[in-house]
Amino acid sequence: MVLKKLANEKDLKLCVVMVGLPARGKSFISQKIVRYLSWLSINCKCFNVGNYRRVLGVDNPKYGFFDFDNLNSYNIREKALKLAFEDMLSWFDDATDNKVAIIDATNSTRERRNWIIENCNKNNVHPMFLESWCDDSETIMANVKDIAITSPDYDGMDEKLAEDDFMKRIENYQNVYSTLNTTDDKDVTFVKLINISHEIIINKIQTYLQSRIVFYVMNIRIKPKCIWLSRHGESIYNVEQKIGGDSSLSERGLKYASKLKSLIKENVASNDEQNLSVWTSTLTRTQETAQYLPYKKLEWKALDELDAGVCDGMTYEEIEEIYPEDFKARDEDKYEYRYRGGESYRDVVIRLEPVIMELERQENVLIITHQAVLRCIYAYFMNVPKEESPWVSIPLHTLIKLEPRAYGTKVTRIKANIPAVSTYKEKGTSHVGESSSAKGSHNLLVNAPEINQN
Ligand SMILES: *[C@@H]1O[C@H](CO)[C@@H](O)[C@H](O)[C@H]1NC(C)=O
Ligand SMILES: *[C@@H]1O[C@H](CO)[C@@H](O)[C@H](O)[C@H]1NC(C)=O
Ligand SMILES: *[C@@H]1O[C@H](CO)[C@@H](O)[C@H](O)[C@H]1NC(C)=O
Ligand SMILES: CC(=O)N[C@H]1CO[C@H](CO)[C@@H](O)[C@@H]1O
Repeated sequence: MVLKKLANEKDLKLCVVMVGLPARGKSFISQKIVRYLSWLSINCKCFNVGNYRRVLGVDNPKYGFFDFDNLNSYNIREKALKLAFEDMLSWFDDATDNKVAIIDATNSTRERRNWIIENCNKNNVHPMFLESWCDDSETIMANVKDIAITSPDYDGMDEKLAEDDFMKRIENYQNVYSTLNTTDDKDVTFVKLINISHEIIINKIQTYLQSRIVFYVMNIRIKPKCIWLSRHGESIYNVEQKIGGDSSLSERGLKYASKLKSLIKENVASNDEQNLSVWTSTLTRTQETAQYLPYKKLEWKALDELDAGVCDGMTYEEIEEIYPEDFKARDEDKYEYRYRGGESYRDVVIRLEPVIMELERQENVLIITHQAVLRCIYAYFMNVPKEESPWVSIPLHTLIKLEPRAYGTKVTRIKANIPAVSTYKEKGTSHVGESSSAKGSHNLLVNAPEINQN
């Protein structure tokens, strides 16, 4: 079991140090790792050295600032790294659960890396370098354009001028950059991504946690993609307000199933449509929902609904009456509560991990599954804290479109306009029905862009 194994790994404060020239997707990769580990309940925090440089008062530097012969600016950048490093150490001291820190910076020289290794060793932190090496000009230019628009460094500057300046900044780094290699860095723990996932070199990976991170980054793709989420159509159990089971769709649920095809067609880009694949659970109601879709289909046991154990087939009212303590305990900590003989949300997250890994590799996927499972998948893409994730609103007969972008995920909710019961249960009641306080009205989540060059 993942978490048990991690807990046994004593003394595992891990510092992931990003390496690579500007515009190689380092911040993008860092943020994904933070999101992934947080989703697995592993405390992780990113320390962006560029932000510390801005705190030191340098917030709109021109490329000359990044000239390595400019001693004055070099000192400022050195100071920014030290501040980030100190903050990281005190964050590790804050709680024993704080396990993984990411230093997001452009540590392009061996000398810099040695400083980090030395200081990690002094403080009982394992350093692991994660280099993004890329000479694919298309990827680089896409990143440069993105940075010129979104970086606080170029606030208010003409886009073209910002791009030019940024290209010159990259040149300054290029002059001193030395990439990691398995001869000179043979004793260093590192992962080197070449053209993102085209080729991957790993060296001296020692712990389980390190290898999880390596496995994750190996699966990252940067091509634009679309993930579609839908619950099954309204089921007979939904109408009877029962949870679990394996019932068929209601008449209205079947209507949704036949409308789903046109709902997708209207909203999918035509060249994405050819390659759309549909993933369902093994339960009847998701397969009936997918029955009219003319796409490749895949069944996953891991997408089956959260197992309600002895409560399977009951209504919430019956559960409150027969198992009052369980009913209360679940409301109090819905993420951790495990049904007798069944599962918790945490259990579902763990069994979904291979699904997430495969989603990272795929381009266009429609997932038709169940309320609790969709909440967990949604939480991963939208960075919803785990305490909130079991309360996210995922109504029936609504198609959700997720578009992961460099700095966040765009979400669109498309209603089918076919009535259905609400299966949303608020805290402290056994009645179902959605009120305005239901969580999940995030429409567009965009993380503040963070630019890492200091
Ligand atoms: C990276 O990708 C570019 C563009 O596809 C290609 O020209 C280059 O040779 C690749 N580099 C390596 C080391 O594979
Ligand atoms: C490794 O890096 C060093 C220093 O940059 C360089 O001198 C050496 O040739 C490199 N080795 C390989 C195998 O690329
Ligand atoms: C669809 O997938 C096939 C094989 O996986 C690939 O050759 C083709 O280019 C893809 N089409 C589009 C539009 O992405
Ligand atoms: C040579 C180089 O780029 N070194 C940098 C490594 O990272 C720290 C923190 O970002 C900078 O201060 C160094 O200048």
